[in-house]
Amino acid sequence: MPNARPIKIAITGAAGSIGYSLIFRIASGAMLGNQPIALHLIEAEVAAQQLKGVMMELDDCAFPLLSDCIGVTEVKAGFKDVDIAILVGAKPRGRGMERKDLLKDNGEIFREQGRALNEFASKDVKVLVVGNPANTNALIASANAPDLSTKQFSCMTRLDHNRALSMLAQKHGTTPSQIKKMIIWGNHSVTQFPDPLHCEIDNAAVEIDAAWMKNEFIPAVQQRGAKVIEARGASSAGSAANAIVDHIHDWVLGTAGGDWASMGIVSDGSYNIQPNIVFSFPVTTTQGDWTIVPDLSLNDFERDMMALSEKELCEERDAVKALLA
Ligand code: NAX
Repeated sequence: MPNARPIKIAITGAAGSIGYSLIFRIASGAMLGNQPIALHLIEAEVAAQQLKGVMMELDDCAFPLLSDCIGVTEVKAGFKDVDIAILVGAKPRGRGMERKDLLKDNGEIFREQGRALNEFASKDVKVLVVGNPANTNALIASANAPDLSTKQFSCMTRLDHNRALSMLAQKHGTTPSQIKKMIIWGNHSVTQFPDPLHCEIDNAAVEIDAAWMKNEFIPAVQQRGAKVIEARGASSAGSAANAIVDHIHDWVLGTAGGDWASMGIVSDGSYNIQPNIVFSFPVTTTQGDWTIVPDLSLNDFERDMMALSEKELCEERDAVKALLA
């Protein structure tokens, strides 16, 4: 039974590449099903004109579930009473720009957005950070929203999760829908650890070829974004939008059939990962709430891989210390 009140969804960077692949799918019902929604589209001043064009196209779709749509360049109106905030807009890494410069410039955007969400959004808002460096941007947003729970903030590793599912399916001559319990641990960066060791195909444990996993599968998932850029001349947009749809769908409507999702969330110390970094864990979700999958037995290889990504995230956190309060 759909909620009669439209669910309000804010999307930053709405006129960018991912935004353009995302908005029409959300408005069509792909994310929340037969549920009226209202869109709050937020853009930087420089893209305000493009946003007008996107909104014209949305009108031209006459989507039955889209009850309202506003386009703004400031977050006060953009985040007003929103139930879901999808933070895509960020500065791209420019030529000669170091990772630490990107961290700082984008960190400032997410500090402002965290503060604004705290002040203007629904007290139950669910926040997904997509703009890179996504994990640490999510940490910054959460740290600047003291009235919201850290559980309300997440970052996206679902694209990595879906990439890993497809690659494992191809290796085993099956389809991604037959596979459950994939995990992405850690950072949405090249240190991420795509872990197929708990996967099931048709509900049965999978025999993983260890050499293939170490030498082909893990590097291929880690490097997939760069390969897409190499081939397409632009970064992933359609698949990133699809992963956003999957992430929010599962968070709001629940993971089904005993499957897990991967979400970057503020660590609570589970699996001995340092608290106060945003680390991707396997989760199950029900009634809008996620729980880290407990009690997995991990081998030394898994622990070493997780530690590498944890170390990188601690360094990122330390580099933005000034933005965390
Ligand atoms: P684009 O450059 O095409 O679009 C970004 C849009 O954000 C632009 O229209 C820009 O005007 C807007 N923007 C910038 N600052 C803003 C602000 N403060 N408020 C509102 N809007 C703002 O980039 P796109 O390809 O859409 O990628 C967006 C972000 O997603 C990038 O940071 C990218 O690195 C990140 N990605 C994250 C992924 C993930 O899995 N977590 C995968 C895909 C993608 O690489």
